[in-house]
Amino acid sequence: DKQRSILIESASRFPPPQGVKISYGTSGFRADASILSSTVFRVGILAALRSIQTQSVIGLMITASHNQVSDNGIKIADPSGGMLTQDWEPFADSIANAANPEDLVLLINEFIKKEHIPFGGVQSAEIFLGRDTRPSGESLLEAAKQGISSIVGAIATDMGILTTPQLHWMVRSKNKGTKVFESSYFEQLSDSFRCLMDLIPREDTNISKIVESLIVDGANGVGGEKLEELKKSVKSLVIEVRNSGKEGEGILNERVGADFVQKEKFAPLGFSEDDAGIRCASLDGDADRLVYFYILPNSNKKINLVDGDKILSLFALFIKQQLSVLNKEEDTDRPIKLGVVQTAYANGASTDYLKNLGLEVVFTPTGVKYLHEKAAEYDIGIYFEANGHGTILFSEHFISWLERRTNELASTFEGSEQHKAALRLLAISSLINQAVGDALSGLLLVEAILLYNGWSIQRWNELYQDLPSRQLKVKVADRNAVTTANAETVVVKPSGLQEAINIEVAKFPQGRSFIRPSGTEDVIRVYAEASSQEAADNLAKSVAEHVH
Ligand code: 16G
Ligand code: ZN
Repeated sequence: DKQRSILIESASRFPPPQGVKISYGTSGFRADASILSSTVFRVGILAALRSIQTQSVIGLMITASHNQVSDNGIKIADPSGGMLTQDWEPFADSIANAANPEDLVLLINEFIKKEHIPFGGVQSAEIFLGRDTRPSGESLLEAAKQGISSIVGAIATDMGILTTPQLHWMVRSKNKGTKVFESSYFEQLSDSFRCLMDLIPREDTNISKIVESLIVDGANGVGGEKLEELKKSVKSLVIEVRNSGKEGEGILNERVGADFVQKEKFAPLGFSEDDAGIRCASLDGDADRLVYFYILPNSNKKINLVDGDKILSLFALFIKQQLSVLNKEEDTDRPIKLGVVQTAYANGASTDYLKNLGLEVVFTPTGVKYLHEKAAEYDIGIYFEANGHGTILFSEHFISWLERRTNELASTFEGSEQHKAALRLLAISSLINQAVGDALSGLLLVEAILLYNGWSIQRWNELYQDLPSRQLKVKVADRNAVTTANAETVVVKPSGLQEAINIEVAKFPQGRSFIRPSGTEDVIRVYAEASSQEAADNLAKSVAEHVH
């Protein structure tokens, strides 16, 4: 039939690379850009099918995040703005690796049957496309468009160069029936930020003390460019953007960006000793990760890292405080469920801190899809990876309760502390991206809370003291030989390895270590923490030796 011949014809223009098996990793496909056209083309087809299945708009983001500039990748946003549902991942894997157009069509037909996709009648599908600033983005965008248009009735809407969280936000908004322009994204962020500013107690004189400038490392990517834009509408902050991605400033992710800063614990290019002590932040290549840091004086640009765990702790503390004001002398119909989600990479000191606040802390494997899913079980679920990816989810049920409550308070106790706490929580729910971790919205919330508390970055960093830690990676023939359980804290296969790790860990006070196969690189990652840096280094090293 017609559909079949269109597919065969267009697929033959995107032959898969020879002898490479490409796999859907932690958050999509990622590889050297030169071998990705066929994958991106095929993901275009998948997105169209997903859109037909869900009768909603689907997003495709062309980015390789913090990877080097010659890499690229593709991530899929589901109707809610979250990551592609996990039951479709095996299909993504199999169509990406189909050897020829005929096999591809066969797989598609099988899948349509299996998933009962209403295919072949009068059908429509819409896919939003976004890409970061990588030079390979343009031709991969074209491949995605061709994949989409090879499904009858499917249309692609190019949203331009965006951060990953902007694209996810647009997909979510579109499917909720609200505005989707980039300007509406900036407006929502700056309006809710301003609302939080207006709710800061005026008599507080501390505020002026920390209204010093913030310096942001944009990783020479899309985030820097977008922050320059956002800056214009948040006049109360003084933000200097470096590594903003402008011509000649430097190379994407090369010794810059959140991933570099977090892993190396070292200032990015473009920063110097002159910046010592100043509040600095770093975004990753697609601006879905955020870390803060400050440079230590006379240290050769060593830094104190204020990572995702500490951002999480700042958010959790503030929200808990607002909730307790809101609930004062109130017998709400049911207690509000506030939960915190971390991974095994969370510094042990952060977990202790959060538990001491009386919060419920749960763990999932690495990867936003797992954390996000877990956080969605709460009224307010806060999740963060140590690497700076995270957000705060508000359940719809809780939001409507909060809106009702705010209205009641407005008519009975207008301007009361309770009323203000309710308004703050509402402002946070619209400031912080509900679809996925977002460095720009996260940054505005951090700044708002620091201003509210009158805190410097140093004061914030003192919430707790990180345990020294070390990360190593070990190149192996087959990373899938290692399998884990209990949120990656226990090795299941190969047998005997966990026992060997236990023996090493027992040698170190406050020792903790785990290994896991990377979802984005062909390596096994090793994490260790202990009471001193030397001990953490040694523990990581001895565990790594068991992996070889
Ligand atoms: C991806 C994940 C990130 C995770 C990282 C782990 C998303 C959007 N991103 O970047 O959350 O921390 O992979 O990488 O899920 P690894 O498996 O190589 O350690
Ligand atoms: Zn990223």
